[in-house]
Amino acid sequence: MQKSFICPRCFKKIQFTEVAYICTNTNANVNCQNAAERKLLYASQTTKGKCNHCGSVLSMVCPNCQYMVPDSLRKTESYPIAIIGAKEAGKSNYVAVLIDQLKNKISGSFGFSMRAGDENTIRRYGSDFRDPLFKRRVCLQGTDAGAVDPLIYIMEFDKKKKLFGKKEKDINLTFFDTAGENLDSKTMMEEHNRYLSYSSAIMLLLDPLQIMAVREKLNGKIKLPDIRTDVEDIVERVIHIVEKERKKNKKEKFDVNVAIVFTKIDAVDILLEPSSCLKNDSSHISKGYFDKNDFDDESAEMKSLVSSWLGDSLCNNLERNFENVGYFGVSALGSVPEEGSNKIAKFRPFRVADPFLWLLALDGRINSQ
Ligand SMILES: Nc1nc2c(ncn2[C@@H]2O[C@H](COP(=O)(O)OP(=O)(O)O)[C@@H](O)[C@H]2O)c(=O)[nH]1
Ligand SMILES: [Mg+2]
Ligand SMILES: [Zn+2]
Ligand SMILES: [Zn+2]
Repeated sequence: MQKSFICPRCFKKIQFTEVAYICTNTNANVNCQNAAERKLLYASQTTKGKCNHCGSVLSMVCPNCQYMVPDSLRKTESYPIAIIGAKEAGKSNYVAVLIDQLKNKISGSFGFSMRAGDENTIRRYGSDFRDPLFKRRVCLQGTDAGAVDPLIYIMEFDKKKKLFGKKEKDINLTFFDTAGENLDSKTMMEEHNRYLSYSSAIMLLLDPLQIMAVREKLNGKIKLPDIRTDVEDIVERVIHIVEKERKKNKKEKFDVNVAIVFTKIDAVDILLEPSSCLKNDSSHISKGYFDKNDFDDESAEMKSLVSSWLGDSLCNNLERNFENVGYFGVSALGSVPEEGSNKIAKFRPFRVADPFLWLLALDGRINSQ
């Protein structure tokens, strides 16, 4: 049992002794006043977690923002992952495919199971992610302005299989697919600094199609998205926020691992060498462990592409500030969606889970060789 949790909506640290409760019994025959008013009840006002008006079992809510706290947060250790990026960087499509792969492909070969931590997650994943992308094969559209509740999953490791790493505890994964604008202005980002400060790991999604050198090379060959926030500015802002919220270790670095994830790699395919490892999927899933050689190749290749597009300063800046930085090139869709209809003609995601598996491996949660 956990003693406290970070609220997945307002990012405040809450002790379980201070949570509030609400009655959700909306049965008209009972006509519970507590439920009708969504009255906040505190532990002292309830008996054995039951409503003092109608007697039904109460639901835990965050005393600060009234987010309905899933029971899973009390039972298992949390592992919040900040998936951040500018608007249109590809976050929503990425999260949708990552969750699908974790549930359907990776869990089997890595010996864990994954299930939704609350009703909200089941509903929202189904309607906003799975149905459009996997049933109708249309690319997800930016509908995420404003606050969205996180998707919460419980990863249960199979204790009998010796495939996992040193830590065998089940974990609560919390994915925040935040409003796209967050990284486009400094003020918006600062509202989210608590979220970055509490995250166990950071995945920073960057769109290579926002890099000038890439745009020049691809001009006239594919349809380029509108110019958004500069990739280097985004990295600067992330470092700036982490600086405010976290202390450096003895080596003068922040002890949060950062995966730098370049999305939409399918769109820059013609800029890759024919032998590039970024043209194919990684071997982690087929091997059932995190393959360090595969990672080294991918990270080195992505880093050298970044250097050729932007010079060395971006990687230097990251590596000066963070102990562990990994570079990844992924594609959630595998091809550029058709203009207008947004249909995905050739749906072939690749390397989507690599950054996530790298973070778990670094943390000793899955085996690596
Ligand atoms: N070629 C290609 N385009 C993508 C991919 N993922 C996203 N996109 C494009 O980028 C746009 C923004 O993606 P989205 O996931 O909504 O970005 P978000 O604003 O960061 O959530 C989409 O409408 C697609 O046109 C991908 O894997 N490949
Ligand atoms: Mg989005
Ligand atoms: Zn809250
Ligand atoms: Zn009641």
